[in-house]
Amino acid sequence: MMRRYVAVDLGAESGRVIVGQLDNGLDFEVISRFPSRNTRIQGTLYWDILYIFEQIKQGLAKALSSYGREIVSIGVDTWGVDYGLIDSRGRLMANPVHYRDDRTDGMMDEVFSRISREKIYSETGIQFMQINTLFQLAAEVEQNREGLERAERVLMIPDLLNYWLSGIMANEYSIATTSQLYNPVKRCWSRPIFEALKLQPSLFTDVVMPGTVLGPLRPDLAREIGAEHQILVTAVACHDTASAVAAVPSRPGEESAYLSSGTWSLLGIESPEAIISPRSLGANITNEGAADGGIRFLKNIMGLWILQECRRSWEAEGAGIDYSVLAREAAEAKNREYELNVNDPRFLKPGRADDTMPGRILEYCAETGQPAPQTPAEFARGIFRGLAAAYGRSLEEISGVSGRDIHTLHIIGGGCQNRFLNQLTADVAGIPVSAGPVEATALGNIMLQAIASGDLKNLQEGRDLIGAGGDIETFTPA
Ligand code: LFR
Repeated sequence: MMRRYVAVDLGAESGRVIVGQLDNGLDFEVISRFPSRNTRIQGTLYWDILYIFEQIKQGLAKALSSYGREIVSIGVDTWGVDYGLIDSRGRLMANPVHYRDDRTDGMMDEVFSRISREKIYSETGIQFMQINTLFQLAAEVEQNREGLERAERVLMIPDLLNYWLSGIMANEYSIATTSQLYNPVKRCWSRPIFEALKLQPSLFTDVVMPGTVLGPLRPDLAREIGAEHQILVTAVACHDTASAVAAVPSRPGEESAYLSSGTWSLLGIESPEAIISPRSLGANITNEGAADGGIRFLKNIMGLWILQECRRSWEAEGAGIDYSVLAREAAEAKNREYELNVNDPRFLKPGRADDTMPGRILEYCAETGQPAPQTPAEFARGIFRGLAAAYGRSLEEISGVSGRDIHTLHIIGGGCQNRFLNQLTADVAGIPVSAGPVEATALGNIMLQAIASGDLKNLQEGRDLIGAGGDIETFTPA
């Protein structure tokens, strides 16, 4: 009997349920796709987590009706930093708040008044961004103290979904590290940070490593979706970026970097140990947990989010926008000068009717004396140029701080379908770009389940299968 794995991969823009198996390589099929819905209520931006869970149930039910007993396990990976609070009776206390909500405005300074930037970085090795769980919890301390006092547990989004699937509460390593509350050297939650925020350490469980089988599906859920056999819930590399990096088709000993390209651009290298130094702090490079228990030493770059938000605004005005057409037209666009600083904080928050993303770009061009883009393709071109420039700079910083040579860049994830941006990146970085696989995150998720169930020896075996799969294209610098 074929053994198949269900991978639930949730990005900030969309989610998918995928079934994968080891059959002539690492093979998979997309069962369903859905938007990662969020909604603003009384000024707060929430994830619609109940809708998302319903989509997971429907996807799993569909996978079961196609493959029945061949489905052996399910694994969930999601975006980082967000969480739900759980009360003493095991119930979710409120809808999780979106990391782009305004509640973290000013929270970095608030936290730095209690514990220094240097101390936080030496404890966690995590890049400073106001979206981090640390600053979200600091906002709760200020704005929701009673709620936080009643909370028994903090479950990061994939931990929460795993809990709803299995009934087991556990904080998984790769997603735990995104919080900026975890010490990747001592390999435990950071006492000094919990003390500075006056947070109870018991809010988090001991960390479980990627590939840990949590247990079978809850019996009531199994009945509801018509599962007549045991399906195991596996904590994979629960942070989407960690799953994506697991599926980078690199060869052993290769001197390469990866760029996981989607809503965010995550560019970095793999390292067995955290690299925490004044130089890594200066360059604001992060140390997040990897699928093999090591470290992803990377930079978090604003990514295609800016374009996604432009598209949302153009579509609200009635224009239909297709990303692949846009990428092609951007290559030919007339305005060739403007280049966006994609990491400018003004681009972090969602656009609003009276403050759209294209509007912010025009403002930026006016301030920096650059010619204003006119068409969507021109807007896109400046975003792509800005991204490629950020990738080039980040590669230099990462190589400089880690002392590693980097001879190839693997671009993985949805963004690697943008051939114009791939070529631009190769040109700016001066090294070949290898593009693919597109569904790296789901593949990494499946690999961890296959390893946990003994069907795959290790990550390298999975990477070799992906590399041999033939969906990889190379772009050489001009
Ligand atoms: C990518 C990602 C990044 C994280 C950002 C926010 O999907 O997980 O790694 O920094 O989303 O959670």
